[in-house]
Amino acid sequence: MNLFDLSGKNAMITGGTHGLGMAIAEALAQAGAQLIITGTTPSKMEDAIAYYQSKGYQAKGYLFDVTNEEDAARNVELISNEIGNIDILVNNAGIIMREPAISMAVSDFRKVVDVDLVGPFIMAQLVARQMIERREGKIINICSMMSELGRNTVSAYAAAKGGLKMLTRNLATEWAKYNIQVNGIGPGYFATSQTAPIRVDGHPFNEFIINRTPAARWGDPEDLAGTAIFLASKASNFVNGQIVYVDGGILATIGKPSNE
Ligand code: GCO
Ligand code: CA
Repeated sequence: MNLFDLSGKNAMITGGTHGLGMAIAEALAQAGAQLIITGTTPSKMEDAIAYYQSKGYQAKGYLFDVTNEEDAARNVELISNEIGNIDILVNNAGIIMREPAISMAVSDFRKVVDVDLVGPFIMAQLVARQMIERREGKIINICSMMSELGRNTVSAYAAAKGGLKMLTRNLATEWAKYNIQVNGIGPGYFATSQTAPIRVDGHPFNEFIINRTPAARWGDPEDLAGTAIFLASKASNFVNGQIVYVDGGILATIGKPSNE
């Protein structure tokens, strides 16, 4: 018996066209899952599906915005007809806007909360309706260091990701009895396009993060693979409402002075 085998499972990864979503999708595919990738940009979707297929994974793309509940419902219905049940949902799609709270436009704050918090709610609700009937399912919400900690300029993102952590616990509370495990992954600082602007060599933030991280490096998207497979597989069937932080130790420590 392989506790981590995902063969025969359909895994939907929102925003799975690049970055952490792509790395998670790849991990699930390597464990045997068929991929359902959502995104909003046709050219990125084409490239992503071509990439997955070149690696020999089964992958199909669906273009819709997770914040639009009507579109999301139509697509989930379409996916049920074209592919079948969604066994695993990874709520990965997210955005960040870096702007001091004092000057942030309310419309921008709303937009971040809409994509990073309301979108996962919409998708979880749609997919859980089928999972409840089958008495089986896995939902993985991609949280953040900002689910626990604040930082200058990311008020909306921190509010949304803190909210996503609590949404994870609440959905776990409501749905665990249907054999649906709702958990989260909290990535630390990873080398992706999202962090590219703050990761440049010589940028004070780059040095700050390496100094702040006990593992003394940025995360590689592949560092998420094991946790993603664990939370998507029957290995985690009695794990409910947990956020697993994959952060090189950031949350374990108060940090150290820059001369140590
Ligand atoms: C930032 C970063 C973070 C990371 C990540 C941390 O501006 O501080 O972009 O928000 O992307 O989510 O876990
Ligand atoms: Ca790599």
